[in-house]
Amino acid sequence: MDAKREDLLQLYYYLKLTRRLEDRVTSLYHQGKILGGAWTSNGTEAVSVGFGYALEKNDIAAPYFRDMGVFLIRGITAKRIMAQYFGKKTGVTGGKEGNVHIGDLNFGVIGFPSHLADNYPVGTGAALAFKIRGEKRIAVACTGDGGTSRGDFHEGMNFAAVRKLPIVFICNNNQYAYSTPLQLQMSIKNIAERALAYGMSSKIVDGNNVIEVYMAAKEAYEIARNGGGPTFIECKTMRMHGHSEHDSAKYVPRELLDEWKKKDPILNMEKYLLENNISQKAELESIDSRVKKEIEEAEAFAEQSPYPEPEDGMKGLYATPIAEE
Ligand SMILES: Cc1ncc(C[n+]2csc(CCOP(=O)(O)OP(=O)(O)O)c2C)c(N)n1
Repeated sequence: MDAKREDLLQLYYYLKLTRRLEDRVTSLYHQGKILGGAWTSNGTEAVSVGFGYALEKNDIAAPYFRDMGVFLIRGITAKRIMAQYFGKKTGVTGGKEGNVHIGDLNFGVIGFPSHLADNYPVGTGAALAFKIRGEKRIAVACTGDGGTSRGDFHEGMNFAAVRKLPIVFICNNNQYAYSTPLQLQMSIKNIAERALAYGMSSKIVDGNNVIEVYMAAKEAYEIARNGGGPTFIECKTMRMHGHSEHDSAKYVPRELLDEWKKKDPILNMEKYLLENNISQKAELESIDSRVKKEIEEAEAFAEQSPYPEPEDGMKGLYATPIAEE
């Protein structure tokens, strides 16, 4: 299975869009312009872009807070996301929530529950519904390495494996859960070994290689879609910023960051596209210019948008049923 040139360029575009959007959010956070904190996926963008891009239109994603690529790919625009950070009425939650606990079922994205790994059983529930209804749709859920040490992880994985549900579980193994390094939260070498305990297939991929993540996700989605049950995909990567922008991450050894910096997912992809003659510098630059413009427009939109009215706080608290197609 090979990725088409058009798909490779789209993967590159989304990597850039994710990076530039979150970099801008980081600057705005330090200028005190956005409300709340700023959690970014810096250095790990290939994970969310890879598994997000492999989805089909009717599939469902249960992303976590480092999955900006998924939000963008599914159609939650940079404008709405930027307005979310500004706490504006035009943001994804209409100004109710600070930052990344977002989702929009109109785009097949389940709102992220704050409790880590809870989106595993939530995604599993969606997959159960697809199976009961006989629909050829799949769900994908993602969590960090720390999330896999929680009981909710166990419940979601076990139930999905027992019922052979159409779901794929992604783990963004970025080496740290806040300040806790991997070796202090588990005594196994690869998180993928956890899947074995549930009788579930697993795969380990280079989480800084977007094509590898995309291909592995696509293959696992097809297995799930065709009744083959769930797969767990461990994406090995590195969180290059602090847990959030308030955290200087002094506890991460400098040498570790230097080592991973050389494996940056965007540089990786640029190198691949150029060395294999899939694209040229001018084309990549024009994609980047398009991304820069999109981010500038998103920021202007967010700044100009109104704040919500106090009474808006009482609206949208309960789910509104979505019309059956
Ligand atoms: C059940 C629960 N405990 C604690 C938190 C607070 N918290 C938010 S993110 C985080 C670290 C998560 O680490 P990991 O799962 O490895 O994801 P990463 O942040 O590294 O992407 C913690 C402790 C939470 N959201 N939910």
